[in-house]
Amino acid sequence: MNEFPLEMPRRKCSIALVASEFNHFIVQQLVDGALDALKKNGVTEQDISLAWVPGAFELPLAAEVLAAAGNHDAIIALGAVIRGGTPHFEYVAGECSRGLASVGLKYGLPVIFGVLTTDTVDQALERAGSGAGNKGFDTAVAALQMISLMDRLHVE
Ligand code: INI
Repeated sequence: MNEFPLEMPRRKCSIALVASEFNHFIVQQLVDGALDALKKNGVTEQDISLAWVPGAFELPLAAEVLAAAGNHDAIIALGAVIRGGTPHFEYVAGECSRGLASVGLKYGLPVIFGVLTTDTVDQALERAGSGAGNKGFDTAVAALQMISLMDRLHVE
């Protein structure tokens, strides 16, 4: 059996973060968590790009343009869509997740979904805390694991 366990890459990686300004006080914590994980795993500042968009709805377009440019090994999308009793939530969260997934499949590139979709601000804050309780941190680990997997699958 050929098994491909989750591993961290042993090469230099270039990572793009796309982050939404909407709910900035939460998303900044996700960005900080992602940067923390990337640095802890040997990714240097010069190999990280960070692009801000107005809201989660705009994340797929920024990811698409970055993927087309072909300079990055993975793209991490960070945002916070909070229900707050409005049907807008379904449209924004739905299009955001669909769009990001389709960019990843179109370019064969890890596009990591770090967009919180919660009912309340408190639930979002719980997922944007320090260390292991930070979804941004987790997404950066997932991005690196996917880069390693793509490398290994491509040479098979
Ligand atoms: N954008 C978010 O990132 N989170 C939200 O919770 C949100 N809500 O609730 O409306 C939101 N809306 C803005 C949207 O992403 C676009 O920026 C806007 O519609 C312009 O296209």
